[in-house]
Amino acid sequence: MKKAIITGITGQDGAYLAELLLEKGYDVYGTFRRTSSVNFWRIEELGIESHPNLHLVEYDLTDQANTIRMVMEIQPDEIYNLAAQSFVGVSFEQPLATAHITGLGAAHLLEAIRIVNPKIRFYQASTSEMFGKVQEIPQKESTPFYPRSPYGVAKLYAHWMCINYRESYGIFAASGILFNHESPLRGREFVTRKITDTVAKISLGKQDILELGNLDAKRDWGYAKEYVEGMWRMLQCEEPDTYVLATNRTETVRDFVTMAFKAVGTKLEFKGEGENEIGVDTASGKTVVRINPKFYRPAEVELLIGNPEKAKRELGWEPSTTLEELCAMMVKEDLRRNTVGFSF
Ligand code: NDP
Ligand code: GDR
Repeated sequence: MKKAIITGITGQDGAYLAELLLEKGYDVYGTFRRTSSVNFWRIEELGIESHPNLHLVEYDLTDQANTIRMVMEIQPDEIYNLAAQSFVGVSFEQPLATAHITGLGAAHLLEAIRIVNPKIRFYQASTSEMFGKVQEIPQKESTPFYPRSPYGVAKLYAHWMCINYRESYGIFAASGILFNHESPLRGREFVTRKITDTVAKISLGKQDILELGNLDAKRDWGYAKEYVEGMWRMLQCEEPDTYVLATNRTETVRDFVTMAFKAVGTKLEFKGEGENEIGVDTASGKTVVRINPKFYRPAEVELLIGNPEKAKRELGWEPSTTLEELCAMMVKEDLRRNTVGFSF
């Protein structure tokens, strides 16, 4: 039975990857941080929290000694480093904490592998945020990087450390440059889930208005459950490499808002410009979307669209869920949760 450590099991991808590896017969060690109220709602939603092969391990990525001891005790075949301070907006407020967790955290794990057992395979959760300011579209593995946030910069450090440990010590360190991927398990601070949760609340009469920042930002959004399959495939290759996972379709935040309202039967019309733009329910004439500049970022990534050809060719990986299906799935789940009073 293969053993895998997943850092960040309380997050969206950690939960889906744990589900996938358990289905594949792995012994899974999922790490969580000690907080005053640890929350396992995602693995509970997936019904895997009591699986006999799932072991929950207390762990903080910023602690090198903790990292080495954990790797020594578990002796895994594979480590998936999904833990991070992953919210771009917060990284502007907490740039150093982000650097410690999101950047140095990966180096702690690579060092532990080098010290304990260089045969352990390592997956690093890299990101399209490393592309940042547009240099080329669609973005692919060879596109130059130009990160636009402390989060993007920290992830770029981790990405290059992966490549360096590959080249210096022959460690199997794969880097997955994943474009945005969403699901009903997405955190509510991220724009898609914020939208689907608020649209559900508005349609149930529990909230009046959805406040957002930049509606013009364009993202390549896929379905998280499909993306974790790509992570696993990267660690089953003969050689470690870097792969982009994306859908090759990009839409604006405004388009996603329109889609989510459509999923509850509301037709929207946008009026005005910049900070004065509003979204109006064409049936009732009510304003249901407005801009709040507090959600703007000091520097923005305007356009992401990824080319997943290499992953298709070498991993046989392809996304299949459309953005309309993904959005409808998220709205449906948020309607259910808000009806029963679910609060995550
Ligand atoms: P989440 O924010 O949902 O999950 C992040 C996880 O990291 C949580 O389990 C969190 O624990 C944990 N974590 C944070 N700080 C620490 C720490 N100091 N020590 C240990 N664990 C910590 O992220 P996602 O699941 O969406 O993303 C997974 C990874 O993929 C992240 O690294 C993210 O940056 C990256 N990524 C995500 C993309 C996406 O679109 N989702 C796209 C590209 C990359 P806690 O619950 O305690 O906060
Ligand atoms: P992103 O995701 O920054 O791409 O990072 P997020 O959903 O936070 O933002 C997407 C775009 O929407 C714009 N936006 C808003 N964003 C949020 N969160 N809240 C708002 O109210 C709002 N209004 C407009 C943002 O400005 C941005 O342009 C995600 C994370 O999962 C990262 O960890 C991951 O690496 C990347 O995706 C790929």
